[in-house]
Amino acid sequence: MYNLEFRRSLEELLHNEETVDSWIYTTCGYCGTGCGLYLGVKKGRAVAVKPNPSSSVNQGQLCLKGIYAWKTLEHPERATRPLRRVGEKMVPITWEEAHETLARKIREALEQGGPEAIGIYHGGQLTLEEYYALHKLAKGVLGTPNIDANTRLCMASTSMGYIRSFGIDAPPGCYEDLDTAEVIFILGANPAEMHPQVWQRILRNRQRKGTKLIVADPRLTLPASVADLHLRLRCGSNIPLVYSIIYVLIRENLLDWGFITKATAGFEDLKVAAQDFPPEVAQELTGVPARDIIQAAHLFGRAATAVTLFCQGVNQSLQAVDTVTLINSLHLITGKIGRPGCAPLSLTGQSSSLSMREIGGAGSLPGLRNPKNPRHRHEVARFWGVEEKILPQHTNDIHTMLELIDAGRLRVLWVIGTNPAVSLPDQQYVRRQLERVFLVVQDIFYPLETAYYADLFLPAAQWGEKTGTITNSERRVNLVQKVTQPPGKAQDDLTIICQVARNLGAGRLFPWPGPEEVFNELKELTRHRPNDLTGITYNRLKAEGGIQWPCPEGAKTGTARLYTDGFFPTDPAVSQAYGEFNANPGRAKLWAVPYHPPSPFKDPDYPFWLNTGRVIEHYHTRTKTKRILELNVLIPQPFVEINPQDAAALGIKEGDWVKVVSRQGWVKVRARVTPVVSKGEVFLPFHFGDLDPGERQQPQAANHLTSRITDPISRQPLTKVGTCRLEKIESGKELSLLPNSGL
Ligand SMILES: Nc1nc2c(c(=O)[nH]1)N[C@H]1C(S)=C(S)[C@@H](COP(=O)(O)OP(=O)(O)OC[C@H]3O[C@@H](n4cnc5c(=O)[nH]c(N)nc54)[C@H](O)[C@@H]3O)O[C@H]1N2
Ligand SMILES: Nc1nc2c(c(=O)[nH]1)N[C@H]1C(S)=C(S)[C@@H](COP(=O)(O)OP(=O)(O)OC[C@H]3O[C@@H](n4cnc5c(=O)[nH]c(N)nc54)[C@H](O)[C@@H]3O)O[C@H]1N2
Ligand code: SF4
Ligand SMILES: [Mo]
Repeated sequence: MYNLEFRRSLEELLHNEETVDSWIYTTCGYCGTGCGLYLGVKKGRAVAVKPNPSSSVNQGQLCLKGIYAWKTLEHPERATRPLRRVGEKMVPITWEEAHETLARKIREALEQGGPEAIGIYHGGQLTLEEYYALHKLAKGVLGTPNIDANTRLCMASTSMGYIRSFGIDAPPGCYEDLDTAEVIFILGANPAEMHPQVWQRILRNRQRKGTKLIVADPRLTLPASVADLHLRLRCGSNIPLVYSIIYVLIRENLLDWGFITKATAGFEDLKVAAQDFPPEVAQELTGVPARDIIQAAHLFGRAATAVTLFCQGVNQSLQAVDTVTLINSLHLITGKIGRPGCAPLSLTGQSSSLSMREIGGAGSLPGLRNPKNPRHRHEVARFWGVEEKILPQHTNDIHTMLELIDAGRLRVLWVIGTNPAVSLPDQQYVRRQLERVFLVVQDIFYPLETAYYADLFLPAAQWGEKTGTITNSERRVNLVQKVTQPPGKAQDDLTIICQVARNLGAGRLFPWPGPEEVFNELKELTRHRPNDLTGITYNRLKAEGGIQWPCPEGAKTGTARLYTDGFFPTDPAVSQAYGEFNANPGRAKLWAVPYHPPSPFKDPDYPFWLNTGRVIEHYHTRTKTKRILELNVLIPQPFVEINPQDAAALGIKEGDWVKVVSRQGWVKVRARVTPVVSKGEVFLPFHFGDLDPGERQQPQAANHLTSRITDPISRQPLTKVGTCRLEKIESGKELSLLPNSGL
């Protein structure tokens, strides 16, 4: 199906090739892979996409989403004018009225409740420049602790894991490492569907030089089905699995003692902790045969080079941060870091989720600074000239903000480029809070699930209609360019944010005529920092096809991989602030993390493990992909994957309507009976919102089922951890439109 669709789009593309006036250099705005492409323009309108053959990332290929990316630009449901709630209705207003209302509401909230009465919650598909402006407004002008991004749901655990092991939040390796690695270990990720061009690269290398592939996923995903070794662990059992691999490596001395001695701290503690996980014990805890665990350790330990790729099967599962630190340790004790073909490389989710982490997502300060470090706070405050504003505590996460709304303390919530009425866990609770607060929604589409609760709606420009930079999974800063005008009165996010700042009397801090001037300001804040951008200009990005940070002023190229000298910027001030003093600055820390076995299976009313995630055809809450016919037709409806044995026991057949019930709520979706999921586990894509968010009759959003449990360190919601039961409610008609996207 994938190839067939790809071919069809190529035909369409070639047809368009003859008709476009010009091709404009840009970068795909969907996933964190960061593929280079050209947008084809005819008479000022985007009409086609083609891959950039000289992009080192995608090497002349694109996936389905990239190919069709231009189709969302002129969709009739693009938001074109600001709207204001009057009773039950949303009525059009001018930008002046919209800005006046927002400024007044912010001022009132400040007067009544102080900075804490205002909250900002934004997405991970804005540009670096937009994040910078927004975080300057929140932290430097409003002084509110309430700013969070959907990176909280996405990469927060990876961020904290990297900080704890290495001192900073920075992916150490690059895609080139996939070309040279002898072994690739994919743990809790499905790149065939979610990072398709990374997957293509793996396949090419495998064909060329027989790269060994180990996949640890509870589901029989496409990567799992073609892997040399599929570690089909039970959901939630990453910790005993990785510990056991470490156990075997230590037992059989498959270690790099030179590296351990020179560059790490904590090996003895890690060794003691790993003793609890001999493969036979891990087999009990994970369901993975002991011999497979041993084989995985042998493959990994005996290879000269190895890369571990991980994503939401780690970040959203039990003990997420602990798992990231163990993955890091796996590479540290074997010396498989800081050299070609070696890295614990997290795949970033959204196109610019790493940009957000550099600027302030999940609580950091620009330049990968840590707000817990007084020197870092001072540096940013001095640069902005707002000494008193930057708060010492970590910013509040979105859950805390919702609790503040519940408590009547947060009065105005400004949501930008994220759709929490679909994507946040425990929807019933979330929607209650969205109803309660004065809600400002800034998005590119209307109608929209979250805008259903809005009091004020601001129409934004999207990818293709604005210029800026986005950073991919391998720290490559890429340029996205404005190719067409936004529809109607829609404005780009940077323009909107700067106007809000001006209306609040802070115009002097937001003097930029355009995004490049913002970039030039923010890059000063990165000078001599680990993500030094001072050597980068927009022109250079275009000419060189993206540059990997750090790239200090004067540097001829970016930096492919970090820690090549075995020095790790572990920062005692930061560790101390977290109560975890690392006595060995400059060394990576090997954490002896605890193991907390999962406990949710005690309740016989909810006998199934609830796993949620994605499919290739849709992106997140589908605001774009449901509007692209070629994609939506492939997966037009939500579904639940059920193992054939469980389905037989419950009398459920393919296509039947099933009620999935958890402690939080229920949904009605179609059954997909498939061995992709193990017995006792079910999987739902989280892409689908409710048909009508106000309607309670047929909820279908997977996040009705998920709970607000979070990782204790990163506060990331564990949306792959839950329990549920299944009830057949009616037989379905034959389903013609449910291809199995996994295999
Ligand atoms: N087509 C498409 N591409 C996307 C996106 C999209 O929505 N659509 N979203 C982008 C974003 S923002 C993100 S964050 C990434 C996400 O990319 P991925 O993380 O690859 O995607 P998911 O489907 O969320 O989860 C991956 C796998 O984790 C497995 N898993 C669940 N629990 C566990 C566990 O306890 N242990 C292990 N080892 N595995 C487990 C699931 O079975 C699933 O197959 O994709 C990006 N790319
Ligand atoms: N159960 C469950 N829940 C999950 C997950 C899961 O695996 N399971 N995954 C989580 C993860 S990893 C993620 S990243 C989140 C994603 O969740 P969301 O952030 O809610 O996902 P999107 O649909 O990408 O939302 C982006 C919104 O921004 C709008 N938009 C797009 N471009 C622009 C722009 O340039 N400007 C503005 N202003 N708006 C724009 C889109 O129309 C859309 O409404 O979901 C999380 N929720
Ligand atoms: S792999 Fe990701 S970045 Fe590349 S074309 Fe597909 S969605 Fe876009
Ligand atoms: Mo994500």
